[in-house]
Amino acid sequence: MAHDSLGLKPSRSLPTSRSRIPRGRQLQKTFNNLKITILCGLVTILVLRGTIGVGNLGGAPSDADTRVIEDIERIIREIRSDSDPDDEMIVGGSNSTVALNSTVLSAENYTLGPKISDWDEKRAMWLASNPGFPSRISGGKPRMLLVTGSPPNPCDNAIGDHYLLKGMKNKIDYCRLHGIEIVHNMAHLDKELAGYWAKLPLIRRLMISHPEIEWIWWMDSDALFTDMAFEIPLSKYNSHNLVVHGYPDLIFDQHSWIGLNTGSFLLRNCQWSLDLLDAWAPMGPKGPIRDEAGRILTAALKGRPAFEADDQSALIYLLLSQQEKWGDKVFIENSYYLHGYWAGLVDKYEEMMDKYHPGLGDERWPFVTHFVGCKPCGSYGDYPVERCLSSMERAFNFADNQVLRLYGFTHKGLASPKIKRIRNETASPLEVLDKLNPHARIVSQ
Ligand SMILES: [Mn+2]
Repeated sequence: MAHDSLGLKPSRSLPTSRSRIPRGRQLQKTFNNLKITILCGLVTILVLRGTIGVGNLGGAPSDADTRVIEDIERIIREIRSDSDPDDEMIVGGSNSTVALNSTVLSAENYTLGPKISDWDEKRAMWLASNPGFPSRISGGKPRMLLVTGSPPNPCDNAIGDHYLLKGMKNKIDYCRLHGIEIVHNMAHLDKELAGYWAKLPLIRRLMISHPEIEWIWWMDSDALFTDMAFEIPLSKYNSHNLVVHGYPDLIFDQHSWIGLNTGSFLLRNCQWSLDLLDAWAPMGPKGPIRDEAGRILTAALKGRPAFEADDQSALIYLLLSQQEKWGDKVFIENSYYLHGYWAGLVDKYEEMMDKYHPGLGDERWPFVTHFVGCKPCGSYGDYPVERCLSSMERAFNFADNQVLRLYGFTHKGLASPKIKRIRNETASPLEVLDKLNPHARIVSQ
C-alpha cells in the first residue's frame, strides 16, 4: 500500500558522494563572493563617511546618509534574492529525488545519512574513553543541549528579526540559569528538508557530533520560556526517549492532528532516537513526496487541513501506525507546558503575577508560551501580525522580569521594553543574593 511505502519502512542507505562542482559554477561562486566583498567594502566606506564626516565636514545632512541606507537596502535585497549556488550540488547527492518519477520509490530511497545501527555501544565506548566530556554535568544532571533555529536569510520585515533576537535572548537566559547548552542553527543542512522539517537532520547531526549530550531539546524560534524557574523533571523520563507535549486521548482515540506539538520536545541521544528520525524523515523531502504525504496525513488525521506534510502530523501518524514499535518509549506530557498555546495564556500574565509564582510550569505559570500560527519572520501567519507581535512582547517581558529581578530591575509594564529599579543599590550585594528566590512571586507594580 502506498501508505506503507511512503515513509514508514526503514530507509535504505545510499552512499553519500557529492558531485564535483563544475568549473562554471566555481567561477560563478567566486564572482558572487567577490561581489559581496566589494559591496561590504562600499558600505564600510559609506558608513565611515557618514559617521566620521569625511567629505561632509560642513555637518549638514548630506546625501551620503541616504546613499548608505539605499546601499544597505540593496544589499539586503540581494542577499534575499541570491539563490545559493551550492543548492543543486547538494540536491545532486544521495538525497536526490528529482530525477525519480515515482514518488513512492523516492520516499523509500530517502535517507538522513548512512544507517547507524550500533550507536549505543559506540557512544558508551566514546564516553568511557573521553572522561573530559561526561554525559552528566556537576550536580548529576544529564547533559542537555537546547537546539533552535531560524532561516538563513533576513525576515520579510525587520520587526521579525527583532523578535527572533528576543526569542534567542530569552532562550540564552533560561539555558544560562539552568546549565543547559544551546545551539542556534541558521543553515539548511539538507535542502530537501527545509522549513519545519529542518529540525530532523539537524538533531541527528548534533546527536552524532556530540556523544556527550544525553538529551537534545528542540524548541521552535517562536516559542518563549515564560517560567524561568521551572526545570524539566528528567528523572521522570528515565525509561523514555521522546518527551513531547500532548494528550493521549486526542492522539490515539481521536487521531487529532493537534494531539501533540513538536514545537518543543526532548529526544534522548540513543539508537532508538536515530531510528525514529530515520522513520520520521521520509515524508519530508519537498516537492511531490511532501505533497503526496500531505494528502495521506489529511486523510488519516482528524481536523487536518489539506496542505503538504508537516513534521508534527507525520509524528502523530507514525505513533498511530506503528504504536507497538515506538509507543513504549514515548512520554506524552501534559502535566506542565513543555509547549503552551499562546492565545490562552498571554492575556492572563498579570493575573498569574498576582496569584502565583514561577516554578509551577503549568497553566498557573506556563513553562513555555508557543506562538503557534504566528509567523513574525514570514508574511503569512494565521493571526493578525499586530496581535502576534504585541503578545510576543508581553510574553518576552513577562519572562524577562524573572531575569531582571535578579539584578534589581523590572519592566514598567508587560507591554514596555522600558525598565525601572526595584531594589536600592547596596554595599553588601551578596546578602541580597541569598534572599533572592527564583520562585518568588513577581508583582508588576
Ligand atoms: Mn512554532
